[in-house]
Amino acid sequence: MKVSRALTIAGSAARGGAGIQADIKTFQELDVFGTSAITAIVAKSPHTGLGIFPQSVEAIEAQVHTILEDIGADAIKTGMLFTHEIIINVVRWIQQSGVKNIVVDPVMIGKIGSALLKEDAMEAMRTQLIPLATIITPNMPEASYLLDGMDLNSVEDLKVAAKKLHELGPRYVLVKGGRLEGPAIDVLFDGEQFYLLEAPRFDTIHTNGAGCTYSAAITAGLAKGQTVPEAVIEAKKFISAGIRHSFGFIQGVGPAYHAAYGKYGETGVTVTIESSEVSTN
Ligand code: PXL
Repeated sequence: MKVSRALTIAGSAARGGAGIQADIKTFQELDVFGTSAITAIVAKSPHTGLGIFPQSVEAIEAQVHTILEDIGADAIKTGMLFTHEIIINVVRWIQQSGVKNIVVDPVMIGKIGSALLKEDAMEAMRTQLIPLATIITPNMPEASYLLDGMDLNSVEDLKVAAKKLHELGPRYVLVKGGRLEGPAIDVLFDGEQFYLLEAPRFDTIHTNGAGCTYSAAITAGLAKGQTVPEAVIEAKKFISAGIRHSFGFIQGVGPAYHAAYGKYGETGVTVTIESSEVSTN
């Protein structure tokens, strides 16, 4: 039996909805064997106030090395990398691995406001890691940070941002419009065409880990051999169902429900393709 494999290099989110926990749950739901190299242990919550505990480069390297030697990977996803030093090493390991499907989720700030990337790490993310990516998946604040504070207020702005981010060198850019009003519209750009992915907006605060889950679902699709647009469209269905059926536990922002797509099916995602000539300038 052949099972596809995905490696996530990311933080452990103790609350279970984001980070590697979200990634592994998502890989499992999509029938991909998940492995993880933990960059930092995140216990942070507004209620407990507890912290972030970065792991040494040596500890992260040991995990990546064992995974690649013993299991291998059909796709690699990066999430919370936290420091400049971790980023430059991750770049090296990705290059040495020869793995072709690389999903970079440029995690910077958690939904509850935790700083998940140090300021001096931004440049290495922009100039060293992002150029290696098959796809990057910034949300609006992350796209704005990567573009020196560009204001993003509309789908047209997301398209301009996607085009500018594409110039950093990734093959595809997905800018997620979760913070706009109206339907949940994301813009995928391949250098020539825009794919506008639209799902209904569900009225919930419980979206912890939605970004991690979305990019993990993309990673799972790529690991299974889907094209990037195929993987992104299925991932949008996966996260949209997850947000529709999300819930809270005792305190704070609850998770997207990772089992929702498998359990209840999709919620209706539409895709519109536009040439980049028509839509910008
Ligand atoms: O959702 C962003 C995120 C990524 N990675 C880790 C996190 C969070 C948010 O809580 O804890 C480890």
